[in-house]
Amino acid sequence: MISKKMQEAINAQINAEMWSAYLYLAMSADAADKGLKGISHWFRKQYNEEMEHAFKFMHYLEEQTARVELRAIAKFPTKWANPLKMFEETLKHEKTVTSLIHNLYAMAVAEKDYASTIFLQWYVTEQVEEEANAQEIVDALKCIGDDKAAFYMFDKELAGR
Ligand code: OFO
Repeated sequence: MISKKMQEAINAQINAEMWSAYLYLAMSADAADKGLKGISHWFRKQYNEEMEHAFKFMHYLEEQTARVELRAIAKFPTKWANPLKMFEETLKHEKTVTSLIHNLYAMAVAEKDYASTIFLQWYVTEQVEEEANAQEIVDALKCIGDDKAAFYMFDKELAGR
């Protein structure tokens, strides 16, 4: 059994995960439109991951016999000037999500909700990986700069995700 406050906070997080998913799906579509097959594929995979994050929270609420409430997704851009801008926004977005997860964790600790504390540890670890992945790509793209051949190879590499 979890508190009403925790139920509400997890429902908000389900919405945030789906918001992330939709944002990455928009990036995937924009990349496909620009002929960037590897980047489009990378973001499609990221979309799937975010939906898994949402489903995991939904399953947790269901197990705790708490109610899942789906809400409208917040607006976000659908076009980016270049791949670097996309991944910079991804990194910024993941930092925001990390702070949301940390807030949830702090709430679980304050409520002495041990089950939620343990459950949320997976997300705390996952966010470290999410930020590291985005940071790695931002660094790579900055390094590539205007080198078209290097960018071509990099896009191919992302296709292998
Ligand atoms: Fe769900 O980790 Fe990204 O947002």
